Amino acid sequence: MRIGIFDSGLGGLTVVKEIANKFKNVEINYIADTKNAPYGEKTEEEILKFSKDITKYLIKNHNIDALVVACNTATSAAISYLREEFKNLIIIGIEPGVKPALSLTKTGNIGVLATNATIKGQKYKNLLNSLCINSCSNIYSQSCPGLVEQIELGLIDDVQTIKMLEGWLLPMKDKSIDTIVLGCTHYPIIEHNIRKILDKVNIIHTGEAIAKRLEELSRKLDLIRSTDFKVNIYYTGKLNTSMVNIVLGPKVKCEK
Ligand code: DGN
Repeated sequence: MRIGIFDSGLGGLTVVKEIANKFKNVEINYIADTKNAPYGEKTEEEILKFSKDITKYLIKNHNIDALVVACNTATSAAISYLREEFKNLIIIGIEPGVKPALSLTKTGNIGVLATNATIKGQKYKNLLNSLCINSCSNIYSQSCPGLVEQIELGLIDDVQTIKMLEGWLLPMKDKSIDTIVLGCTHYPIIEHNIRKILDKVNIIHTGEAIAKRLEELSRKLDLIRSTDFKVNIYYTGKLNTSMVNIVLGPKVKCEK
């Protein structure tokens, strides 16, 4: 099976990692659209254009069977249009794991960290409405401007990054938030620092759920074919390649 995956940069690699752990016979073609990063501050029209161009490229050049939009921001802006335009392609998107958070929280107070575009987007509003958030649960949605940029630069343990995280997370302590949803695929890369600030919280990210969904769909549609395991990483601007190794680990070999 050939899979196309994209994000604005390194974040989607956290999803690649989960997929690579689950499948033996896949070719993963990953596009880090670093030329247009960060998506979080772009308009929906711009994100839609980037997403369409990447999907066309992946279909034309890599003959993909399935597309994973490994970016909450692009999923929010573009997934329904992509499904409309590329009807024959399996398309899986990612959205903040509020539903699993609701079943885990004991205090009923949940913090959602995501980009500005995700939190402002209609898709996120629809998600909260569909879950009928009631008076017993409070969702605190926090956009984290600048965090994706710090991660892209590899400044994951930098003083400035920690200060930014403290600014968003320390107020959550006072709200007795016990569950944090990472609503951006970049954020699992700094999960260890979130834990240092809020040591007792549940942290939810959705990469594993995406890999599971892809497995279900590919079995149902009989797409699992013998393909040599391979991960190809492509990027449109600059990429901090040492971060690729940090995220994927030595288990996954990358080719440029
Ligand atoms: N990783 C993207 C997401 O999940 O929303 C955000 C990337 C960005 O460019 N802001």
